[in-house]
Amino acid sequence: MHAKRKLAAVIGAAVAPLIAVSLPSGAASAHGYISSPPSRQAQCAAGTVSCGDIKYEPQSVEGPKGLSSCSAGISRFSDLDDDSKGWTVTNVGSTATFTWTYTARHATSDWTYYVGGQKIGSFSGGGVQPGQTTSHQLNFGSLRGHQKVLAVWNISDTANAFYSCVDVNIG
Ligand SMILES: [Cu+2]
Repeated sequence: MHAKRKLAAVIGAAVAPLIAVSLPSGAASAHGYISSPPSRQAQCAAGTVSCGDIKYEPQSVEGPKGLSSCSAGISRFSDLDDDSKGWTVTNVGSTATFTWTYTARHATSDWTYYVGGQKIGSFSGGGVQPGQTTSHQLNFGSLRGHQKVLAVWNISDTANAFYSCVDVNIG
């Protein structure tokens, strides 16, 4: 009895450090998305629009850098690519503040914004961890009307980026 307990304690002590060491890579399951104006995945999470898996993890639209789709090509998040789902379109002026919310604050290369494949703004992250949220002032220039903004959060210490689409009506 005593010997058995002692053995269990020894095994426990040996395994604990391994678990502690493997935890940081597990943090890759949590990341970020645009919370304001409400992005497509934020609307899924809020139940504004009915969606599949993305409603449980709006922060998880992660893929290689350089993609141009709202879902990062992840098939179980394909709701995000569907322009006909009845997304709430936010009215904005020729400038607007976009805010990222994080569940894991990854060191950042930059946040870059596109409309129709054209880059409309890019903001350096300096290769460091952002704060709890990050806000950017976007300037839409001469763009008007209903536009789909693709926001990309490029991570500096991995090959990946996070993607978030926001529907706006520029007045
Ligand atoms: Cu992450």
